[in-house]
Amino acid sequence: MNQKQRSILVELASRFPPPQGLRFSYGTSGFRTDASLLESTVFRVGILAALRSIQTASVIGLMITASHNEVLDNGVKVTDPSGGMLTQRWEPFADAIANASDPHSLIQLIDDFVKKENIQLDGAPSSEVLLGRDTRPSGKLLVSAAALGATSIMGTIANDMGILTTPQLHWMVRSKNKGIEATKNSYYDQFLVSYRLLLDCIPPGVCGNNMYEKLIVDCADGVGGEEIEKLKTRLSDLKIEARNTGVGVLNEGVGADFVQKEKIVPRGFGPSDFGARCASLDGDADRLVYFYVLSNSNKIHLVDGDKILTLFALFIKEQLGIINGAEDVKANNSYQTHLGVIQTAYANGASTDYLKQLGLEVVFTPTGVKYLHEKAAKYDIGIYFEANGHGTILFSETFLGWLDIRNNELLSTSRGSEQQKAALRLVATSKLINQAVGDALSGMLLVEAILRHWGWSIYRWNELYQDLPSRQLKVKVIDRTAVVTANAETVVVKPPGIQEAIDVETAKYPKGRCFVRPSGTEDVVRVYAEALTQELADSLAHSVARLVDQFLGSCGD
Ligand code: NG1
Ligand code: ZN
Repeated sequence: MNQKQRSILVELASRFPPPQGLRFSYGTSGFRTDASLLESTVFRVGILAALRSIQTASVIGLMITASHNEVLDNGVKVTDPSGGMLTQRWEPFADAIANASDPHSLIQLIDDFVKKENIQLDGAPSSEVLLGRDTRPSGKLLVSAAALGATSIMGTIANDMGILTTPQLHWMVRSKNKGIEATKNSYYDQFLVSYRLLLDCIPPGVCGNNMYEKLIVDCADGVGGEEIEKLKTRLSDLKIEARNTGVGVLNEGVGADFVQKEKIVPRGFGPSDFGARCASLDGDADRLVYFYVLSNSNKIHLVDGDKILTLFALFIKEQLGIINGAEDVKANNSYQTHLGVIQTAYANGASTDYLKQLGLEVVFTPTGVKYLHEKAAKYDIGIYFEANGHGTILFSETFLGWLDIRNNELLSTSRGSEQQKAALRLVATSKLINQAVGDALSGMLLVEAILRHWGWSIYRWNELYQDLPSRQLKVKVIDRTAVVTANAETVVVKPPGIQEAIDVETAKYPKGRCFVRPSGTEDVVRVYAEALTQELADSLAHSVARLVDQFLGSCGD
């Protein structure tokens, strides 16, 4: 790095001293903690994003959000050129610079990394970082720190896209790098045109009665509120009633995470919503769950990410079956589509059994979209979802190329046939579902289109299979990194002895399944348990939480 670059970095980095005594880690989904402690980390991640942009000669994204966490937290994560998460290869560098104690050690780390990765700093590069933030009050200050970090690398432009959903930023990065217009308008245009196309391809005879008309959406008092309002004005045949659109406290008693974990109505909902189809987004609108209110109560029935995945898988399987159905097609034009379903250990066991019974290939990864996404990209069509409602469908370029040719052939030979419509439905699905990352808004439109396609109510959808009762708990321990797991987080290998103790406990419960892992976004160890009844799942989770306490030492709360 030349002298001028070095002195710019020293000057700017000294304005953002890191907080003392804290260790930052680029966890499941970037750096996340109390917003007041994040400025120096965000500044440094801005530098990282600029370096990544130079290396890849592409636009890189930087999002300021702490998703479903409480409003006082914030976070920062980086989007790679494809619109996916930052390559895991760069995470150790992210950790190292976030924890550098002073500007000089920071510059030394950058110098070493730039050499190792062969990043051409002195060649007057032209690089660009797109910045976005959710509605958290701390976001504005943090975006400024990120912009300063990015532009501290000479030749880099920081382009502030303002308040947007996490998936919108991912989509914009992907689009910009493909040379496609990357504005909010073009984002909505693409999804709405594809949604309409799916509705136009509904098979004849499917009844479209009033039960599909209204959808009530809990927007978590986050960025989804304003976006849903925009979407509403452009949807003529789906009435959306948006609640929790931003007046209340973000994620407090509202949102997808609350609904999924507590299984009670979010704020603003109650027994009078009995019978309605409801959905819940998280604070940055990358998670989506559905639910309905049980009669005369505040309890809900959750229709989670696993059920959304199942709905998508059934729909895609049906379309592939129709396209490849006819014998003559089989002989000449069929394509052995490799369809895969990707879950984590948090997927309800009943969903996995159901998907396997359908003959689908189901694989597991550790928690975190970066792992699921990577695996899904290996298939012609890879569908991934976390039970908490984060997921999407990835279509390979090879498959889309084949589909395009097939669709054109069918258009000339059998326009309007079910086969041609099935091909068109898959084309539309690939454009409606956000290929960059899980997206609550695009996912919601696809759910709505599929329910209409079959004429299904939320009750019919939910009846596909019955969830096994489950319970999730958090345990605060002295050092969560003392827990080391293997086999997609289903087995604890450290500390020694704990897995054996968990196995003994789990064996006492009919249909019992239980695992523990350190969270990547909170300072806790998570416990997940499933069993035949809710009481048994609760009891298993609590016994294993006590084991975690015994083996790791509790923090007392
Ligand atoms: P951690 O805190 O690592 O469990 C949570 C979610 C992940 C993912 C990330 C990112 C659970 C059990 N974990 O990660 O699935 O969504 O947050 O937001 O839901
Ligand atoms: Zn989120």
